[in-house]
Amino acid sequence: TEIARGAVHLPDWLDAEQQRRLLEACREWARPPAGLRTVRTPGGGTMTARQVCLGWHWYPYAYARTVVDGDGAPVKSFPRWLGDLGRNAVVDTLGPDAATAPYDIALINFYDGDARMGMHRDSDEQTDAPVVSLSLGDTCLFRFGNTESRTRPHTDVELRSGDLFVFGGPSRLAYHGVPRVHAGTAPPELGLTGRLNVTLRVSGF
Ligand code: MD5
Ligand code: FE
Repeated sequence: TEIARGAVHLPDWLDAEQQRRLLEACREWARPPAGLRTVRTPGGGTMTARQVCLGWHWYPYAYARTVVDGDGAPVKSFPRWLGDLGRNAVVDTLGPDAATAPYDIALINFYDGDARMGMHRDSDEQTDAPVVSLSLGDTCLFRFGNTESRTRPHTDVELRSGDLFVFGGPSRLAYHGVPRVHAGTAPPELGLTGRLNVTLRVSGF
């Protein structure tokens, strides 16, 4: 479903086995060094979703090669299979002509029952390549806004375990957020409490 120009939601893109394998990989990446961390914003806020990065380390509001706002370790490498998954995601949503430079950043957000993400834009990358988003675990309410401001109009979409969402073209710089996570809605066989989101990006660095 095209939610807006360039913003395509493809439910159930990952089957149960692919979800299980991606979750297992995320659990490995979450381990130290350069593992899961709590992100603090310059204004003194704390993000409620905890995060781990691959390829490049994101911190508010730039990228680095080490965990400058955590244990200082070199960021974990971005595996080739994850780049292939990103490429396939773009082809399946936007078509073969939308293919981009290779994906080289993954930001993985772990949401527990109370975690949220406020309305924001992702503008720290230096390309307009689409952002690929993969959801695992609990269903969330995802809010897709507009490119002008954090306020209305917006479109609310439920994202479920296995769903793919690609944000390209004019949607790449739209405001968006996760106003809530529906605790206890994950597929029981996945064995995940909470929600996990993997985004793949092209740095342009
Ligand atoms: C999430 N993550 O569900 C979301 C999915 C983040 C973040 O927002 O920054 O880690 S990615 C949603 C996204 C990315 C780029 C553009 C747009 C949405 N958009 O135009 O709506 O944890
Ligand atoms: Fe974002």
